[in-house]
Amino acid sequence: SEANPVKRAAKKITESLQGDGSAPADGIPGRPAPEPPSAAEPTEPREPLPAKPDQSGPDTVSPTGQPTGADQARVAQSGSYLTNAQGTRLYDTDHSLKAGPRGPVLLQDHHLREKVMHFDHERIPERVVHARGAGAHGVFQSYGTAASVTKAGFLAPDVETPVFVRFSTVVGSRGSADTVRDTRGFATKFYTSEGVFDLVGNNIPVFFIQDAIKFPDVVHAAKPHPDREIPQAQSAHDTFWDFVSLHTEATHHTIFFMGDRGIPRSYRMMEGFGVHTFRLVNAEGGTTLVKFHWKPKLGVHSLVWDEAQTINGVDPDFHRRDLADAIEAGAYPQWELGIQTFPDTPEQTFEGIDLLDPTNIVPEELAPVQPIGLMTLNRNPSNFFAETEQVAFHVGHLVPGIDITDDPLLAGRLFSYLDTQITRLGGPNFPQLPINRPQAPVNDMLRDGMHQTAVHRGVAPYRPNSLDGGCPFTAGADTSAFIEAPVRIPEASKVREAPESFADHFSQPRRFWLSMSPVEREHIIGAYTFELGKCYEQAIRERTLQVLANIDPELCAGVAEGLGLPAPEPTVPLADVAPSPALSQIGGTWPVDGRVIGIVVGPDGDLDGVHAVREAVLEAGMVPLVVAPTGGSLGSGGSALTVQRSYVTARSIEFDAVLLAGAPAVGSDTTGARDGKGAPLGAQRTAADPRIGLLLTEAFRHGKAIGAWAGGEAALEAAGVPTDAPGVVVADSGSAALEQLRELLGSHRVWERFTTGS
Ligand code: HDE
Repeated sequence: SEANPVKRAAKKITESLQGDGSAPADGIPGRPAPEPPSAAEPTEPREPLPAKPDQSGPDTVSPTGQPTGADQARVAQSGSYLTNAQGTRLYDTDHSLKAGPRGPVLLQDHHLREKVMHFDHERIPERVVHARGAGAHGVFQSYGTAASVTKAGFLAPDVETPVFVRFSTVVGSRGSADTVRDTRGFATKFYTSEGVFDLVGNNIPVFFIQDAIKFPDVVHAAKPHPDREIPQAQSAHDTFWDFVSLHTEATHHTIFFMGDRGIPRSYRMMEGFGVHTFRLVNAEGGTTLVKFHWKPKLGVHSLVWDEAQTINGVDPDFHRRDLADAIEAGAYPQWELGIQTFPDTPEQTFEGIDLLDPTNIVPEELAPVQPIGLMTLNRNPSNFFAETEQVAFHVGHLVPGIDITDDPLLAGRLFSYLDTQITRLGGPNFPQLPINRPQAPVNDMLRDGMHQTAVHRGVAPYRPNSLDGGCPFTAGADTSAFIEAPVRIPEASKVREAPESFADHFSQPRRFWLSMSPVEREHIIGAYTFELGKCYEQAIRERTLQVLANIDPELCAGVAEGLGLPAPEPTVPLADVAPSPALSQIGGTWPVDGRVIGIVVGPDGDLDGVHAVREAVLEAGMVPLVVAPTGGSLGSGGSALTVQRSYVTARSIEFDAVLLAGAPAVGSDTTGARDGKGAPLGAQRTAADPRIGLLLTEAFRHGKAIGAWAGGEAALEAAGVPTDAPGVVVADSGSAALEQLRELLGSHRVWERFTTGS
């Protein structure tokens, strides 16, 4: 055989490519023959996929995200033969080309170079804000109730429009944890028949700043400190509080996310807001000012801070997982889209509230939210990068019937969202990416540029032309977007200043505070105390206390006490504002769809009862998770029960409520801790396993409903959880306990357990 190793390798390759170029049946010389293909694997090369028509809609896959049937061909790596990017077949992708098996790697290895080059460039820059997100596909069904105020085709009666939604945190990097205290993004792309409309909103109805020129400032202050790049995805640090205590127009947004909305229980349980005032235009040219609201069918619910912090370690993907699991399970999350409407008067104010100031809300009690359609998210993305990462939202993606106002924050966003895609997606052709393609015919005269994938025909991408028959023609004003409502601009001089009406920074935050229930107020005080407690600079704490004094003395005193500082007097008169009860999250009852019930079973637990409870939980549209001392299954034969969480993997934060089916295992300390004499604590058997004790005390402290039957109350007693406390149920059977738990879950938590009560 050939002595020269390079020649030997080349010979192998030549030998391997025989006849029609297909791999030889007996494999590569010197290697074992390949295994015969299993029935499930393709044995014949498939036809290449047909070319995708330019600007067609986003790809579709089955509701579970798994391609099926004919769609199987969409699984990129299921074709019969591996090729390189040029379609040339490869016989080996596991070994570099070397001069002998132990010799140096050869530069002439074309496949190695291409494979590693592509890998080297797999990442694109993360979003400068909102880097961490999760997306889902769905459909928007219009009620038609907005048809009198807008000519937007997708808001006409009974029109269904595909949508893609991306939820996000704002401050953290792409790999940061989900349940940090932060505002959440809620961005929706409507693929309407008249072009794409993006509603790029947040879960908080107001913003930090009134003018886009301050955006780099607020973001630089909130991001990690530039010297050490810490802390990640947190507002609890000096630069953030330095900025917001000096820049008091941020006060309203800040108190919102110090409130429970800063730590949502789930993306499925968040409201969404367009924040700015928009202008709708109807078929007659009449205009109406509006604010957009998304109302979740499941209600607005939050974590408690202690729970949120634990989740960040135990399951940093908590929100991402929750959304994907719910959709996978068929518990499709739904939101109603609603509008508050205001007459389009020259002043653009409503009841004295400046509608162009994005730090203001208009209380729902003054302008009710009128439902105009229903959104259902029913399909998970099939490729995170292609869809969730590459989706590009833009507040300027508007359709006929929806127009902007002169909100100065909105004006800056109109520039920023296009501009940022140039860096993030590498050029101006990002609308051609599948997830961004409109589902309306595109006939633009935009040409060339980085990553151009369209092969435009014709010779005259200009107007007027005669060479391409004068095409394309412009549409009439009745079917076009960007028809500016002829709003009168009062005579003015160029200035760099804000209007006088933007100067009140405290009365709206005061309204928010006064609208909260006692337990929500306690959470807000706790949040400010925590965040300021993490600051190093005394001056920043003191300055923030002054801001709080201008909102409310009780708030200021509570935080001052926690910080061990004196509470200052207000420097402005406290505004006499009426509360807006719609801002409170507590007090109603909501559906329990998708709630997670942990069912803890010991070795001698009531297995039949657990079977029945599992069924009942599923029937109620909730998710049962069976927790047992070890993995595997409980019982045997047809009645065996699969264990989903062992005592090692179960943690209370995963459950909305806990059921104890009999006494859990007698346990021992499993932390590896030792007693004073060096003996392992694990040797001392305790009345109930300490991990279950922790699970129960956490669930109790976090206000979660707990039920027990068949002796399960022994574990409660061992954990020091009073069986007569509110929301703790001891029943005769599993189904009786579940019935009561379900009732309790309707109000999300057992609020009476929190210190102030409510
Ligand atoms: Fe954004 N914002 N923003 N923002 N924003 C971005 O666009 C910006 C603002 C919001 O899931 C960026 O594509 C400026 C308000 C969401 O892809 C960037 C200003 C609201 C998302 C940008 C604001 C938002 C973004 C970063 C002040 C709520 C995530 C990547 C004038 C109404 C969208 C990108 C997604 C993302 C700029 C203020 C919501 C840099 C300059 C107010 C939900 O363009």
